[in-house]
Amino acid sequence: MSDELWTSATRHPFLNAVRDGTITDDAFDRWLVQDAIFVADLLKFQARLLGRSPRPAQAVLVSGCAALVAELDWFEDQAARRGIELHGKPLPATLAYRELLRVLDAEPFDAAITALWALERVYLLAWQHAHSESSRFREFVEHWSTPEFASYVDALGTLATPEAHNALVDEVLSHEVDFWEMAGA
Ligand code: MP5
Repeated sequence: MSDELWTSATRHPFLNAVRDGTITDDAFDRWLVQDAIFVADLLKFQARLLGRSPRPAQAVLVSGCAALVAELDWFEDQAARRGIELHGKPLPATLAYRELLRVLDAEPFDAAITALWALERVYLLAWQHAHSESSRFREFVEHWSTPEFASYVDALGTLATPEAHNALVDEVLSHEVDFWEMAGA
């Protein structure tokens, strides 16, 4: 697991630009549309993972699925407020991430839950990094910085075994970097 990749995925220029308010609305909206597609893909992946999860993991995965359903509503609200259409086409980074989620279906549960933990932890750390009292994107920053979300990431952490899946965690982190890059802040 590479510290450098954790840093690139959680302190990307996209996040600095969100924090500093220098990001263009076009770039932010480009990310928003793609993230809504990713979250829809993630919900399907997580539901499949729930189907093969051992008893001790079921509660946390159910709570995560419910949160993703609520999050899709939240994306719709945000898009309506910003006057954008959410049903865009997936760009290459989104399609590549979708493919990783598909590949994870064939991996043992331990590997798949570790990947899920990594991709959620990135969002927690990334949006904490983007925090600023004056940001016009504060609502987004706060969405992924709540104590509830941090507890969810901790709960996934008790099921994850990153030291046994270094290459996979790095793969997730690379997809996260590509995802920020796609917005082209
Ligand atoms: C998440 C996300 C976190 N929304 N988008 C990407 C590219 N990676 C991770 O997922 P969630 O479930 O929205 O917290």
